[in-house]
Amino acid sequence: LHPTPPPAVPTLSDTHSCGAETAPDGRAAVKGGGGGGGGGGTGTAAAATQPPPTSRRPRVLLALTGSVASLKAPELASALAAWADVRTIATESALHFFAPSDLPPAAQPVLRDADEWSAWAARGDPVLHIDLRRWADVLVVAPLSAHTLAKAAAGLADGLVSTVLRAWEWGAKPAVLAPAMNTAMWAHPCTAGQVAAVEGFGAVVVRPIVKTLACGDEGVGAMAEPLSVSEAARGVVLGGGR
Ligand code: PCO
Repeated sequence: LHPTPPPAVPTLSDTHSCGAETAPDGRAAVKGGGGGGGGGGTGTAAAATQPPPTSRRPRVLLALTGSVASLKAPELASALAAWADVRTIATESALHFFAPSDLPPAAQPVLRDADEWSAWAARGDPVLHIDLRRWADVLVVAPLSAHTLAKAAAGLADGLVSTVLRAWEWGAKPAVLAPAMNTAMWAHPCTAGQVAAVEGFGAVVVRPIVKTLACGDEGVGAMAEPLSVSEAARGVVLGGGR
């Protein structure tokens, strides 16, 4: 754990900018955008998305959740910052696995639940999860923990990351989700339906890959490689649709 004081909340006008589905070549298999999958879902929310104006860089809202794959946060944030302006949010559990100061400066500060409350005191004050939603062209939740996947599928909203997910303009703005969890959790009977649910909303799900996991198990459940996640996000945001 790397405890950090809550960072100052920047204004959004700042311009700092149930089974293995790994592709045969070992790269992450990508599904989503209403195409079903994750256990036979039949997604329906494949509305067209607007690409960002070409006069500015794409804007990625990176959300980190409580999977050990949050160890990869610095690598993923760097990959995204190479082509996009990045803002970063994290659950409290995610912060067990990386230090915000390890992220590239372009992906700092890391906003967390406390920032939602400190940003708001009275009517008219900014509502952080809404302002972040408005700012972003694409949401990237990587890693998406088993818990946050379940909350997203059910529409639960009890923190900064889950309120962004609940407030997301599904169908109008793309979202890329990269689940990561133990193999048995991925294989749990509840997972396929939850993946199908978020794909039904319109999410692109970058499937976990086979690796030796943090607990020593070997199997599907590791987060797709950061570059694969970054490329999936770049594809959906610059492609202007899914
Ligand atoms: C924990 N869960 C996991 C799933 C996520 N793991 C991963 C990789 C890392 C090492 O390459 C940890 C990034 O295994 O994404 O391990 C209990 S088994």
